[in-house]
Order: sequence, then C-alpha cells, then structure tokens
Amino acid sequence: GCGEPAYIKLVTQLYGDRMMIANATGCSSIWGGSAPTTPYTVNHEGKGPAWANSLFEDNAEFGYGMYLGVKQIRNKIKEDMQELISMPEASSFKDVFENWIANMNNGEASKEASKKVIEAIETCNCDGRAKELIECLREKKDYLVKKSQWIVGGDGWAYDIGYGGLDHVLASGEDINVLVFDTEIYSNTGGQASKSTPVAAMAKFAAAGKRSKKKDLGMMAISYGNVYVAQVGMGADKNQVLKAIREAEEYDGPSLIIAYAPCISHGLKEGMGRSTANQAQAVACGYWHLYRYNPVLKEQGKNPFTLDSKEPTESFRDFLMGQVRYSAIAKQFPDVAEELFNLAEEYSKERYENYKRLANQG
Ligand SMILES: Cc1ncc(C[n+]2csc(CCOP(=O)(O)OP(=O)(O)O)c2C)c(N)n1
Repeated sequence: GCGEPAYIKLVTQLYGDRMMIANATGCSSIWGGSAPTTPYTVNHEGKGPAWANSLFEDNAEFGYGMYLGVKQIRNKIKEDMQELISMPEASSFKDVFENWIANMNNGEASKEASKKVIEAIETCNCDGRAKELIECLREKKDYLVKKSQWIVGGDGWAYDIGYGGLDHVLASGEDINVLVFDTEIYSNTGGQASKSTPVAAMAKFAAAGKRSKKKDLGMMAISYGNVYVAQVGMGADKNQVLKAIREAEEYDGPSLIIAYAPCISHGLKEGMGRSTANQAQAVACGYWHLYRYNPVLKEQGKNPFTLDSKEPTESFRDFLMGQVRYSAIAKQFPDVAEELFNLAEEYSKERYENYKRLANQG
C-alpha cells in the first residue's frame, strides 16, 4: 500500500529506456535499490533506467551533476559533428548529422536521429582527422539519445534537508525533472516531522501534534516563473498524473512534481490496502490539491496555472479521523485537538482559495 512506487513506475514506463535517476536516501532508495534486488528493469532492447544514490542531503546537486556531465558530452558530440560536416571527406554524413543536431534535445526524435548516426558511423572508413572524430562519436554513442534526467526523493529530503540544493537546481533553468514522494514525514527513519507535515499531525518530534503550517513547496517553486510545477495524487486522478509527468518531461527547463504518497506511518484505519482510495479521499475533502503550473502556457499568453481539483465535497474531519496520526491527538490531547484540527482545515482551505485565485487569473 505504500504510495511511493506507483509514481516512479509510471515515469519508467514512459521514459525508462533513456532515463537517469538520482535518488535521495529514504524509502525510495531502499525499495529502489537494496542489493541484491532492484525493482528497475530493462525493456526488450535491454535498455532501462540508470540509477544511483549519493546522499540524503545532496541529491538535487548529485542529479544536477549527472545532467551537466551528459550535457557536456552531448555538446562535444555536436561540435564533432559540426567539424565533420565541414570536411569534404565526410560530406555523405551531412544530412544524418544535421538531422541529429536539429533533434538532439527532443527525446523521441533523438532516438530515430541517433539510430541513423549509429548506422552511418559504423560503416564509415575515413582517414586522418575525420577518422579521429568518427572514433570519438563511436565512443560516445550511448549519449546520442537525449537523456531524461530525474531527481527523486521524499519530503524530508526535498522540503527540509536537501531544500537548499533543490532550490539551487530549480533556479538553474536547466532541463531536469524532480519528483517528490510526499509522505508528509521522514518515513524511512520511523516517521519524524518534516516541513511537509501538516499542522495537527502527530509525528516524531511533534508528538503532541505539529504546531506549524505545512510548507507550500510548489508555490515556492512557482515563484520563479520558469519552473514547471505540479501537485498530483495517483489514486485521485491518474490521468492528471500522466499529464503532469509528460508535461514536466517535455518542458525544456526545471520541473517539480509533488506526489501525495500515503505511508504505513499514517495509520490508515481502513488499512494500507485502501491507500489508493485514501488519495482520492484526500482530494475530495480538500486535504490535498491537484494542479499544474506550466510556464509554456505563459509564453503563449495563457494562464500557466491549471487547478485540477474540484471544489471539496467530502468531510475534512472524517478524513483526519480515519488516520491514527490525527485521531491519536483527539485521544491524547483533547484540550488542543479541536483547535489543531480546525487550523488544519483552515490552512487547507486557504491553500485551495489561493490556487483558485491563480486559476481564475487567466
Ligand atoms: C545527513 C543525513 N541525515 C540523516 C540520514 C538518515 N536518513 C536516511 S533516510 C532519512 C529520511 C528520509 O525521509 P524522506 O526524505 O521524507 O523520504 P521517505 O523515507 O519518506 O521516502 C534519514 C533521516 C542520512 N542518511 N543522512
């Protein structure tokens, strides 16, 4: 019932054959890469995601480094091709190389263009400088297809410990994609409160209920104007998740997807077998909000903000009471419980109103 893996499974189904993942330490690095097993796999061509985990605190920078390394190599490929294009002895490759250069930053188109380059360089028997350059291209052929760079981790990483790095990478303007599994706690180490934990929720270091508001990470990223941002919930609207992943990947700049993920530490009274339904309830009661902010729309003179959540219809309080992290507050701290639950509802409403205002600005 863990809410995290469904998101990355979908991303790998879309882009796994050309994907690189930097994974922050956390549950996702445990279910994602505990030797001797791995849930990641390859397709019929033997291509699958390249995955690595550095540290809990530097994952955004780590993924950014992967991206910059690949960018540098691919720019060198482009320069080598440009030099070859200018050589009379390599003139027969002109079209193939020009086609690759024109499509090098388009994921799908670069696949076709790269196939043609590989065929061409396999058959080439030039001499001198041209031969040298062709050799360089052969060595780098794994980099011909455009990579899809993903940086993934939990809210403890993204909202708290790794936030400085995440902010730096989002501010870079580079073509990277960040996926945050938002369990609203540090799940892997037993459920400590993070800046994503909402007010009233019981967590370690917030044993009497968290007293401060959940940070709105998405709005902070939106403030840059050129960052694609989405909040999603698989069990609430899987089509919206798919749209967000596609738009984020296609956007030629930084993207941030914040994904609601129920966790065993939430203490769902219905049981973890109902965690998908729990995501739908979270949206229906206005606890979690679905939206997409796409800077491309702004360039087209349209409103970049799309609110995908409908007006809440279900009981917010019932949603809280269905989870031990909230209901335990009512039992153990009855003097403050009412006030905290009211605050939680008020803050969620405020967030929804704010998103509505942005959506109606068009
Ligand atoms: C600098 C540092 N501090 C603490 C830890 C221990 N640690 C490993 S994973 C983790 C929690 C991860 O929480 P989160 O980022 O929310 O991911 P989740 O487990 O919820 O998916 C912590 C504290 C660490 N690895 N490195």
